[in-house]
Amino acid sequence: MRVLVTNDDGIDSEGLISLKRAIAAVGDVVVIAPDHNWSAAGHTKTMHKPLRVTKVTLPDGDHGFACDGTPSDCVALSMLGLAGERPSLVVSGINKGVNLGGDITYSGTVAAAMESVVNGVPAIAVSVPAFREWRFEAAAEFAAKLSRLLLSTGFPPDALLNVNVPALPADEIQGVEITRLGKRIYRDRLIERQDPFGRSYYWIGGDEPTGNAEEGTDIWALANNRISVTPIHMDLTNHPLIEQLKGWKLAL
Ligand SMILES: [Mn+2]
Repeated sequence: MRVLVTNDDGIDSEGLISLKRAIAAVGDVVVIAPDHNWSAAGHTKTMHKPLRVTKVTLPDGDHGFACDGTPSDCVALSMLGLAGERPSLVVSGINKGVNLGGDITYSGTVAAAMESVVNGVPAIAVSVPAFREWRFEAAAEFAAKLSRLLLSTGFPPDALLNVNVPALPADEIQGVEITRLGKRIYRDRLIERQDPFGRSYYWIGGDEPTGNAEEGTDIWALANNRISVTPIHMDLTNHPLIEQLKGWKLAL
């Protein structure tokens, strides 16, 4: 079985290499990843410039492909036959920083998994919390276990699993929770500066987001040192509102 390993932190990220090493025990791995960091790039498609792909040597001596497009471009290229056979599974990560609640709409890590689902191929997105010292071992091991399960048990082609793993040694992780998306609280702040020509420019700055750690959510699982697995589908329809809107009897 062919498995595409990609990420949004870029081909040089240690998280990608840890993931690739672990997934190599599951199937025939191909690595196609962006040539630089695209964190928070969301689900994008490059349409107005060509995409360049370079064969590169990874730190473990194997070959991979670096692409100057987005994470979702990397997945699209793979689905369209770049680097041979179409993958049966896409695993994206291991991202440096959690992807919880509404983060998934910003996340390039999750967007890569979404692009896979758009192509009818199941996917896993894997992230670990930002920490002074990055820890990928437990996340890589769990991603490999989950990949093996997905490939052997069959999985809906329209679903992805968003996985967040605490930055702890495996024996300190307090289990695995199947969760729903929680509510992130963003604390963005507008930062205005002046360029050398006296014109204003802006940063969207501020503190790290917090979140509502309601039981059963991904935020709650991580707050309790547990691995969070959230099943995600691409249907963003607000189903309860359909009936309410019908009641409005809208007409032109
Ligand atoms: Mn990232």
